[in-house]
Order: sequence, then C-alpha cells, then structure tokens
Amino acid sequence: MLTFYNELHSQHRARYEMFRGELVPCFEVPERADMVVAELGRRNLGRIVTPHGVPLTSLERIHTPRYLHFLRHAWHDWLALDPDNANRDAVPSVWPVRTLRSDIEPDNFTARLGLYSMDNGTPLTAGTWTAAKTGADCAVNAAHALRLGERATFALTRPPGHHAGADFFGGYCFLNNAALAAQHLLDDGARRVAILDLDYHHGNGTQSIFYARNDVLFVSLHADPRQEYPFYLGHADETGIDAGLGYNVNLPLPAGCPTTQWFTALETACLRITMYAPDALVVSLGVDTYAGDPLSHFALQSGDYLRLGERLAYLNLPTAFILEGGYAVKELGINVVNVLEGFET
Ligand code: SP5
Ligand code: ZN
Repeated sequence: MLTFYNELHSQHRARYEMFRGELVPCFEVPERADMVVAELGRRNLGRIVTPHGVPLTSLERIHTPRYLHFLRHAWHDWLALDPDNANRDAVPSVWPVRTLRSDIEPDNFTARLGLYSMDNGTPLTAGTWTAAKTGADCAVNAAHALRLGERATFALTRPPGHHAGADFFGGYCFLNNAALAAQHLLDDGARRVAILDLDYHHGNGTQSIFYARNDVLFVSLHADPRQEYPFYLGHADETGIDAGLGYNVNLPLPAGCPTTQWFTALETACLRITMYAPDALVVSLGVDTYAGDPLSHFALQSGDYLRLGERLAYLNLPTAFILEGGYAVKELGINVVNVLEGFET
C-alpha cells in the first residue's frame, strides 16, 4: 500500500493538556507516528513516500480563509504577546458559547484562540502549522494517488484531523485531513465519496463539514457522546439536513461494549456504504478502539484489526486510509498496520 508519510509531524509536540483541573502530559505524542513507521518497515507493505505540497486553495475547499489565516499566524501572534511564550504552548481558555457573538473576529489573541477552538485540551505549538499542513498534503496526495490508479493509499500523519471543523480546532486536530481527501476526490472527478470514521470518538468536524451535502456520505462508529468526547455531537438522530438528509449516519455504541457489538455496527456501516455506491472510500482510521487505549473504553484486540481490514477490502472500493487517534503508543504500529495488511490480503 502506497504510504504518504508526514516527515514533519514531530514539529507538533505539545507539552501538557488540561485534564480534571490539572496539566497532564499530552496523549497525542510524536512517538505515535514513529511507531507506525517502524512497524511498516518491519512488514512488507509497499513504498513510503514524501507528499508534494498542495496549494492553500486546496485547504480552502474545506476550511475558511480566516481560520487558515489564524492558524498560519497563531504562533507568531502568541510570541508577540510575550517573548517568553516561546517556552509555553498556546491553550484556549474562553469561548463564544450561546448568546455570545462569533461573527466578529476579536483583535485579542486569547479571544481569537477561543473563537477558533472547541476545547482546552489541544495546545497550539511552534510547529503546529507546519505539521498540520504537511499532514494535509499527505491526505490530498493519498486521494490523488487513487485517481492515478492505486487501489489503496495511507496518509501516515499527525496531528489527527476528524474533530477539526471548517473554522475550528480541537480534540488534538487542526486540519481535517479526511475531509480534504474526500473533497479532493470530488474535485478530481468522483461523483460520490463515502467517509467511514472508525475512531473511538465521533468525527464532529467531518460530520459538520458535509452535513448538508449528498455528494459525501459520512458514516461513523463511536462511543456514545452522552459518555465520551466530543459530547455535543454524534447522536443517532443526526441524519443530515437539506440535500444532505439521509447522508449522515451515526452508530453510537455504549462505552465498554463488547467487540461483537462493534463488528455488528461495522456491518451496518458497510451495508450503508455499499448502498450509496460511492466512487471511492476515505477511512478515518483511529485505533483508540483498542482494549489497551488509555483514553477509551472499547475492547478490540490487535488481531481484530486484521479482520477489520479484510472487511473493508471486501467493499471493493478505491480506499484512502487517514490516521486519526490511538494512544496505546506501544501497540499503535501493530494495530494500524494490521488493518492495512488485512486489507491487502
Ligand atoms: C483524534 C482523537 O482521538 N481525539 C481525542 C480527543 C480527546 N480529548 C479528550 C481527552 C480527555 C482526557 N481524558 C483522560 C483520561 C485518562 N484516563
Ligand atoms: Zn479518538
């Protein structure tokens, strides 16, 4: 499987995230991607290449110009507040919730940080833009390679993307790599694209981006948002609006549910995708569904990821895999590469 690797991912290296009123070491660490590269090297799974840089106009197909402008300049603006900020990550602390206005962009950096984010657990660092942009390059290149005839491709990148919306970051995500890949496939001639989101957490960003559209089917298996992040989206009654009505499918599962229940929901998802008859598939591949994941409460074992890959191959679609979450760092490479290997065999 042709892999596009973001060699600059480690430029995004956040120190601490807020958890229960305390700063704890970040879960989303550079070692995650390193583990996947190492495992790909150990198994015989095809070439690993560096992506070509895509123009900002490709990112503007999904993200708003003012959000992209904010993200590109955020570190510079943060340093302008205080040179000592070079040793501190920028963490949001105030948000325009109900009754407050979000149509006026404040001058104040702290206020803009809140306007363009959804939580305080996603620090912005010196290299965040570089890492996220190169990751988006990987996703768009992975999509493009499908149009050039590859059966399947893999965007090996971090930070992840599926929580990022058109104009906000959060959930460790800054640019929505899966959405960028799907949009690129459409811009390149595909009529319909399905996105299957398998991360433990609901892909609120991806859902919101395509919610009123019928040229992208979004199907997600995730922990019930009543119990788990992102909390405020991902319920089963969210089925799309306007032209998009019927093209958003959420399959929330109780935290702690057995793996048989997860695979039953996967079957429902696969049948819905087959009915849609898309030209291509984008998989938001989070493996925080693993039993040993420190953030999550599903029970998949490493061997289950081989079975998952086999089921996805049976859909018989050109497929771009995009790495999302997964925080059991030691087993992350094995679990991710098991999906890819299961797909190829
Ligand atoms: C892409 C992705 O998987 N994002 C997940 C974002 C989750 N953010 C909330 C994390 C809450 C921290 N909980 C710590 C539990 C320690 N036992
Ligand atoms: Zn996740």
